[in-house]
Amino acid sequence: MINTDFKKRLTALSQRQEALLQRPNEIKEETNGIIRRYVHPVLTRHHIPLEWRYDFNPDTNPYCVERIGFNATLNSGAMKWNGKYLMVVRVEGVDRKSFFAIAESPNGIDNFRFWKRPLALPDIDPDETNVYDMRLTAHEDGWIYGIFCSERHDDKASAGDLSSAVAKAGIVRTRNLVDWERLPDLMTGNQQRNVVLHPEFVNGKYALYTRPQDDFINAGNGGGIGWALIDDITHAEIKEEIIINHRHYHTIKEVKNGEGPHPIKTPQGWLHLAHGVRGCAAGLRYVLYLYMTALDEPWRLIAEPAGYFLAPQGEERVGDVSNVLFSNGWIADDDGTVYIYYASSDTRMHVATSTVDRLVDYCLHTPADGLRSATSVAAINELIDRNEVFLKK
Ligand code: M1P
Repeated sequence: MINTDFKKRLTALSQRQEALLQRPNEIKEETNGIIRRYVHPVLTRHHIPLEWRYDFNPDTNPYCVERIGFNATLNSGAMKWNGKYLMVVRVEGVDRKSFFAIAESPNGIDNFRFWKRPLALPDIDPDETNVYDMRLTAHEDGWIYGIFCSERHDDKASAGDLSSAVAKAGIVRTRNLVDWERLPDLMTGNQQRNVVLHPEFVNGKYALYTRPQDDFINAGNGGGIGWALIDDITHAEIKEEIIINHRHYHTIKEVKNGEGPHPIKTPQGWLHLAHGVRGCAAGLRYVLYLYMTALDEPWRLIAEPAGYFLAPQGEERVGDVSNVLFSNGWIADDDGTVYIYYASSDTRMHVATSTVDRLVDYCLHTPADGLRSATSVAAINELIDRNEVFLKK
């Protein structure tokens, strides 16, 4: 290929990408009044800067081919920063390694652009093989914390087993999202994923939402989303853990569940976003649900609507790991808008919007799961009865 062709190809690639980056997003038809979905994903692997992928030198890349390939942009932490909507994106390469990179948007729903370089977090342990799913918390102590899954090979696995892994919670903190300090991993007796730092001190201590699990995949005896108080975040250790959001038979979270981003503080209580997992013939199905806990006791459940409020739909259903919605980032804006960032099928990022009031209303006034078909029918009949009285007025 001669140089002019090289230049042409690069220009075409760059124009195509620019069009994608600048594409306005549009609200999809309103469905249930609780959230609004958007037509386009907010971030895909095609948003990844060309400088990360192509060697721009025609001498060393004569065919102008991609030198480093990317597979997915998924499970992203989120926060508002200097007036911009930021995601700490889990970027996964074709080599299956994940890492973090920040993408920012002026309005939270489109025009997301990656910062110049991915985050190079302090590399403290050669056995740490993969890092992913960071939850961001701007804590009242003044630091911004990121807690993520730090994964390594399970050296206790039988010889030849190169799949068994160990999940730990890695902890970093920053004041500017550029310089990151790595703290020791969370010390705990079991494996942990989906660990999230509560934004306020509770009884003078740091508080973590946890997800104890028997092994890398299975929650097993870990009954659900846990809660633990931590004396010293610079040497975080779980000494006592209680389950605050339980799994139940024949629900959307019978196999496992996990806290999403940290909860939003509202006058009526802490508003939580979580994922629930159930098994079916097609494999595991991941959906998103909400619950609320008491303001003064963030571990005490006060409301949980039955079932999910967001489940995979249309193209969201298909991807690397199909039938999955996962969220570890949302932003509650000053005007009460909530931007819920969720990944579909471990492949791409989307946004859904709502408001704090709407989500709280949904939590407080939607029937809870009675755990049986008969109670579901009773809830429908109760609504019909109330509507009949209303219609007669
Ligand atoms: O593949 C779906 C998700 O599986 C795991 O989530 P969890 O252990 O909470 O069920 C994680 O690997 C997550 O990253 C992934 O999206």
